[in-house]
Amino acid sequence: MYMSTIRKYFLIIVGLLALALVSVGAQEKSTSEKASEAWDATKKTTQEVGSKVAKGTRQAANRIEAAIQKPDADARKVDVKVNERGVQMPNNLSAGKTAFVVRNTGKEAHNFEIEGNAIEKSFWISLPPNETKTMQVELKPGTYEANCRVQGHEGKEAKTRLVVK
Ligand SMILES: [Cu+2]
Repeated sequence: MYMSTIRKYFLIIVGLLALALVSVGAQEKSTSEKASEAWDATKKTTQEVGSKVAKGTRQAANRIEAAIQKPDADARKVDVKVNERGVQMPNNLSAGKTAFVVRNTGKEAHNFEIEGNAIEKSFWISLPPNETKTMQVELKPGTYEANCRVQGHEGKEAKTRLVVK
């Protein structure tokens, strides 16, 4: 009688220990699953941030190289005016190396951005009134859009559609 009671308690204790071990195991598993989910989320965020940085760097590079001192001798010069009415320039051009000679004829600072056909270029610093800056672009056939790019001017000033053939 006495021995069987001990055996009974022993079995109960062993059973409880086994249950405890199983539950610890389950907890450990769920913790590691959470950790791997967190890691996946971190990786995703890092990739997103990485691509944003890469895009920002690309745009910055375009802007830095946009203003040049002197266009190549074989570049065709195209006069562009920027002012409060928007960008005034030809709507049709033939393909080729082009130097946009951009003059601000307005009363406040303006910029010039040409976008389309894998090109996105603008001046790093906007042009004050009466200033001229030159931007050289290799124009390929396609449709482009030229605008001012100064914050608050978009929508107020006219955009220009440029078709290159
Ligand atoms: Cu403007």
